[in-house]
Amino acid sequence: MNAELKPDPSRENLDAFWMPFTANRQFKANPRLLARAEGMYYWTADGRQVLDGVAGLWCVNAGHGRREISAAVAGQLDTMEFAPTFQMGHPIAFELANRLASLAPPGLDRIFFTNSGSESVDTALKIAIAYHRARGAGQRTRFIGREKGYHGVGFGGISVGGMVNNRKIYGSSMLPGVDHLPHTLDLGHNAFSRGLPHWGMHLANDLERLIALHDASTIAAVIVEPISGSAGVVLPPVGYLKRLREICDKHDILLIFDEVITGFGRIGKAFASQVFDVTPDIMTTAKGLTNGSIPMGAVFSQRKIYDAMMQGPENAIELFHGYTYSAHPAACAAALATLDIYRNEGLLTRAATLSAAWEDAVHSLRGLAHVIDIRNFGLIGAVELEPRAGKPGARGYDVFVKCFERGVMVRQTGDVIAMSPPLIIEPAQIAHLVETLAAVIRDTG
Ligand code: PXG
Repeated sequence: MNAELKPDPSRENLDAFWMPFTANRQFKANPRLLARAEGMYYWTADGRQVLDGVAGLWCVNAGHGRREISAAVAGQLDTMEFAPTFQMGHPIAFELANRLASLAPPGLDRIFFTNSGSESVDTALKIAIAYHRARGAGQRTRFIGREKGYHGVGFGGISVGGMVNNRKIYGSSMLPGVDHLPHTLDLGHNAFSRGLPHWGMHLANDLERLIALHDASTIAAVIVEPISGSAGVVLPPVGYLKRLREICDKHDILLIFDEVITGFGRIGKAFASQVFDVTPDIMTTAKGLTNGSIPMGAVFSQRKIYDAMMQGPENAIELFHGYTYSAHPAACAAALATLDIYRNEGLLTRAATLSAAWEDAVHSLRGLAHVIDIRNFGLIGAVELEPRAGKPGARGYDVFVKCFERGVMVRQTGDVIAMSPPLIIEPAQIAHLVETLAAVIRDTG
């Protein structure tokens, strides 16, 4: 079956790779191997074409095989494959930071580079603590996250995140002093909402309760995803994010938006904060920044944060933090080429153009057996299936695998099927994606 792959991945050849977030034994017994990609499609190792319904893993926003990006990366590797950014610099790192600052929500024009979403989150948390300390509020060290939140896999990210598996396994090793807001997923009130749910804004008021409990003077920042992806797509109720912003302002608490999946056009503008008209103090990004081609993340901070840190002796390192590969030249080249594509093809706003048709398509699944909720916003869609009795996730997994066998790649989290296609998707491909999913749901008990 996998004859085109070299070396031939026989069962034992699959053993050495300890796969991330994967049921390794189940996968290796029945592997799904991707070998090539172009435009909206992957091809499997045995030559089958698969429509990419998830932009790889929410990152290939401009579609696959973009030669502009590979050429820019190849050119950069030939010119200078690496240059340090500790006490040294290279021009395209500054060029990229300036380009990003010009795309950013108002004031978020100081950019720190990382290699992933997880690193972006841990960087943002460290910036928040260091900022408060620099302004004489060193006792502000607590963070408020949210149930069901996903902020990557670093110890900071899993601490502010609200994934039960992380809390079960690593709970005693997490950052101290973190509390959580309630999540906003409520099928009783909001099932089958189109776009943002209208019920639930009041859940933001729980922040006042946590502030009363811990005292504002101990809290550094609140961190939330404007739209949660990994938890199975959880949308903010209308007015919810604005309310969080008001409460943070009132108590001098920083608001961090984790835009790792919502950034770079996923919901119709460059960033979710621009769509929702709520500006955070810090914004974390990764994924779509380089169209998934080279690992890179970026943390955007308000200028007031950067300025507050620029003190002490001139020779002092103001933020004691950084990665060998912060602003790696190949990643910078990839990001610049990606931003050119987004601009030249209008991709950062294309989700807004497609979202009404996308919403209709996704909601056409309503009424199929086992479908208990459908959620959508921008070019994000999720279908929640009723779990099989005593077997949570089994139905979702079966649907995911059957979709793949029928030539469509979706993403499964428990019994939620999530979709977040490349922003270049055409209406006929939306129809194919959703019709395949419908057929599979019909055929899955
Ligand atoms: N924050 C958010 C909001 C994310 O969605 C991360 C941080 C971590 O990024 P890295 O680059 O360290 O993985 C993420 C990652 C899914 C899925 O299908 C989502 C992510 C990763 C893998 C799968 O829901 N998001």
